[in-house]
Amino acid sequence: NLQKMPETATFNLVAYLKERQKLCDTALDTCMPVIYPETIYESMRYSLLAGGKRVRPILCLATCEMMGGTVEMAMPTACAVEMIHTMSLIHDDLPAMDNDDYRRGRLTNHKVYGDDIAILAGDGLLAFAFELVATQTPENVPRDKVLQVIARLGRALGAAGLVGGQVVDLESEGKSDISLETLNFIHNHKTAALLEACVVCGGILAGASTEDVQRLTRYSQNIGLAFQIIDDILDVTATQEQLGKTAGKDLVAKKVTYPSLWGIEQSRAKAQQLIESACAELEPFGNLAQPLQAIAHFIVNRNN
Ligand code: GRG
Repeated sequence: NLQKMPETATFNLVAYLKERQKLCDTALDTCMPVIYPETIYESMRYSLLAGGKRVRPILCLATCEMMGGTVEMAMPTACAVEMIHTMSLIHDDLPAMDNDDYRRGRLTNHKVYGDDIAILAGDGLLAFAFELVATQTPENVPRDKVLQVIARLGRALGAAGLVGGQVVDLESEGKSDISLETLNFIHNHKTAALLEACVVCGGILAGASTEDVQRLTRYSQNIGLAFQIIDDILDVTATQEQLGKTAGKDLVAKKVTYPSLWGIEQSRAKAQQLIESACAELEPFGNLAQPLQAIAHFIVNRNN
């Protein structure tokens, strides 16, 4: 009884995102019940069910459907990417990394459960993500596709992806002279790699051709970079709101970001341009591409 993807010209993104967010929240909630030892499950659930936007799982489901697959085929992978994303946030917030007290509007995992349990909650989420894809992907998806998805996810989050991006980010800390090349490396690995895996894995599960996978790759790389540029802009504008405009400007100068290199207006134009290129890649899919095109526009127009 899942709503079929709309094929008409009118597409209500807000209703679509709300419906998909609910679907993902329910799947995440039911796939990980609290059992003994309760502390670790409670800690994992605390961060997993903390109300993120669910951009990554929704991208995975939407791509699978666009390529002719079903929501059921992609749901274990969709849950897995949200678990991987959540574990990266838990570890990123630790005192040894960014040392943040708040995330998604509430105390960070280690502030509630302690550093030891927070590290283990991240590890537990990461391991469970792979178990879920391997054991819960329905039988109508060929096993070699499941294997390809597992390989892509591993690559996206290891030293060739998230972890590598985080390392260069840590090494760049406090430096005000990092190059555009380094900045691009950080974001291509920290943010774009996982977004790309979400989209491409959704396509692979539905049996997308090599050519279609290449299109999906270009779409996701463009939205990945746009996502990060907007993230940087939102950081600047939030800081300006907090501290008043002049203090905000001082802060922009201290850390190398896209707005600090290009200014806010040019950064926004660049993000807009990337979204146009992303959407153009999906033209061959006609109306079926509406959700992915709308999500791309949502990424540049969002305010959190
Ligand atoms: C993956 C093994 C492993 C370790 C983690 C800590 C680390 C290595 C990587 C850090 C990755 C990181 C924090 C990337 C930032 C990604 C980003 C843009 C987060 C914001 O995502 P949103 O806006 O957040 O989708 P919500 O809360 O809506 O989900």
